[in-house]
Amino acid sequence: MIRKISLFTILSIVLINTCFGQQPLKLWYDKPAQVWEETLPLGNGRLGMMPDGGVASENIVLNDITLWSGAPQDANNYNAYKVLPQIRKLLDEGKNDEAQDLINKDFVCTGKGGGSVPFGCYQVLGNLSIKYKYNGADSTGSQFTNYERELSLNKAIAKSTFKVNGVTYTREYFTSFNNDISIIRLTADKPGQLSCSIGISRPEQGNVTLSDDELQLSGQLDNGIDGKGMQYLAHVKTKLQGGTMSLANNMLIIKNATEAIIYISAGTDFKGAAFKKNTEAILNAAVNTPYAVEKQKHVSNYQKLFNRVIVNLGNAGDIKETTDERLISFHKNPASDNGLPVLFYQYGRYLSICSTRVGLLPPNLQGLWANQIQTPWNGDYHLDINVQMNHWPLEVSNLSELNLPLVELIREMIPHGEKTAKAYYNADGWVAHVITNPWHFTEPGESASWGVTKAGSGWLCNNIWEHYTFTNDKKYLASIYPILRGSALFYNSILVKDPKTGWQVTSPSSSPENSFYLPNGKIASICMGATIDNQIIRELFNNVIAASKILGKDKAFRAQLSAKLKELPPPGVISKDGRIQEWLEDYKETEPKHRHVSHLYGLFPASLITPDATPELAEAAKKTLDVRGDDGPSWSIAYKILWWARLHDGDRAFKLYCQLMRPTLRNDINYGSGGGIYPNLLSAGPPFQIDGNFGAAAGIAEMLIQSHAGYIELIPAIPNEWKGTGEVTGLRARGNLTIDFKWKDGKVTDYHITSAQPRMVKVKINGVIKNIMALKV
Ligand code: FUC
Repeated sequence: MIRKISLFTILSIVLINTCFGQQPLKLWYDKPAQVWEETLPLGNGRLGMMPDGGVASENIVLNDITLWSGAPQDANNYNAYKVLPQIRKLLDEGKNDEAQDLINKDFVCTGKGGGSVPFGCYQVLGNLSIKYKYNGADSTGSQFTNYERELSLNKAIAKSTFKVNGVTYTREYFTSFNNDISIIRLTADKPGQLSCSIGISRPEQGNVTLSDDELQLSGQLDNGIDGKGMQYLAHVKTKLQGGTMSLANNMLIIKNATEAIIYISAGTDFKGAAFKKNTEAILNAAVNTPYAVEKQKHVSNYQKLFNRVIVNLGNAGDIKETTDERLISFHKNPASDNGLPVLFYQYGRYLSICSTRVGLLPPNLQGLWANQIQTPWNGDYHLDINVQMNHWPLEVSNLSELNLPLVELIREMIPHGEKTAKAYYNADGWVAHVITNPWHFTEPGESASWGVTKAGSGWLCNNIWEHYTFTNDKKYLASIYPILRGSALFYNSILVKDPKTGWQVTSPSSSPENSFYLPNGKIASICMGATIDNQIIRELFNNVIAASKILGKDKAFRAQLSAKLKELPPPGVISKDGRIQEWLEDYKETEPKHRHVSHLYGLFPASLITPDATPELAEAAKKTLDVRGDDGPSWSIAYKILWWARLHDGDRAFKLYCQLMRPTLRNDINYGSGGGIYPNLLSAGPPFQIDGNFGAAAGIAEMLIQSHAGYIELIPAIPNEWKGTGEVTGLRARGNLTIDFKWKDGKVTDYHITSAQPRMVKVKINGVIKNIMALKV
């Protein structure tokens, strides 16, 4: 099949926008947000903004992805390795509980580790508050009409409009992808009708000052050492049409204007001592750029990423319903609205583009958006699923470069991870355990029950390897090879022989955050060779062997790993009741419905278990998921979408997707069941945790295309509801390939694959595998 991409793509876009009646991708509401979980997230990869759209008064939560308390610390216990032989001996003897006690005593991080400073916390930058005054009978704006509030995913612009005293007010908000600044434009459609006062504040460590014609918020966060942690500064300045601006009581007072543009330029000294100068320079540049030009450049820069992918699943639903109502309707009747999954998928792409940027930090537990000082779980980077999941939609969704901030964070972690490897295991290479932060924490966490899982670094290697498999970029591979090698070196040097099976395993080990009953009835988390460790090590060794061959280096190490591979446990051991065992021993788990299902790592993100190559393990994976149940925090439900997609059960994957789309406003901290979606379509663990958005976006993509099993498969797990007609352009497959395709009645009717270099690729179309020529664009 050889066709020209350019014509196909153009036709597709035209068709999608006409025949399929593509809706504008927007979230919209008919009232202001009452709670933060109703506000709409804007971001340019660094600065974030969440306006509530209030009429009488408005709060806009401000963020900067780099604003962290804490500081680099060394919480390694450099004597820990001395107790390692004793821990291992106890485990060999089946005394896991005693081994766990010893770990709690001598094998966790020193001091507070991950609990508080100096580990630190991702924090809100500040709150911009605007109090409006209306001319006429209704001076507070309590009688507003015609209210609409929206977020356009097509343009990355939020808007609110309403009428008070016969005047239509419009507000536009964007965090600019042109000048690196947040902008709000307030307008009245009648001259001189705009009056408001603007203040900025922060719950702590925030000084507000007036300087010339601007407001400033500045401060220094606690580093846990001498109090002199990260510094930040935010400028607020306005530009008016008509009216006057004065300063009083730490506020900007605007009277009788027709238009007011508010600029918020903010920055921190994270890796940049010149932040004061820079924020000022950015402010001046933005103020001197005409609004229309700034907006147009913002949109066009954003669209360079966003417009790479179009998805249409037909049966587009009722866009006349507000998004919160639409979510409720979808949850009641998922077959009625294929437009919502499209919106949700594209929202995932939008959130990725907005919450990270090449050269900065990866999205944290809340992406870029936090409204508190003490963000849940410090808003950190959890390494036992969460930060990895945040990156799963990127490659397939044609946003490959947004993986690079994670790659760089990992690269910077290595020197610290090498110290941790020595301190606890007297081992070569590097390791990271369960949590990290911008300060490169790699130590075990404070408690054996969760903190000693050491799969974190190996799991990160999966993400950075997948960036290679999708891009085929050898230069990149050469640059990450030392990271992969260092991780393999670590695992290779800590493996020990399990006396029962003879396999080479990790000891101590644990399966993320889960525990089990020992034969004596006691509960433990610590074991030897948890399945996730075995799978991660197998996958990593395979990848390092492949990388060293591609790069033509490291023959001796490659041989060592190849030999070791033969002694590793298989990718899964099937239990008596037909499930994949979570641990080497068939322990009874304390929580059969536990949110983590870490022993299915081999099914996704790894490709060690596939229905074709390992049918028995695939069946056992199904049984594992059935017993575990479909509920959990949002990230757990999202993960289950991905597993069922890999098991080629589109209907079950869709059922999980519908489960995730359960409307909620809960924001208590939840470890069990009950994940869902807030009115602003952000995912609730609860509380708000962005991994559910990203995991589900990856899940939707995985239902439409897969490329991990040696060939590209189109609509491998399409649910009944989406079979009718559908069309996709711009999704990516491993091997640096871009794919456009269409289907009807569950059968692919047209497809096109483009490659940077013309070459043969293997595809599975409507159940038949064939080789086709992929052409250059
Ligand atoms: C892991 C999960 C929790 C939560 C936390 C941030 O510990 O088990 O559910 O998502 O990360």
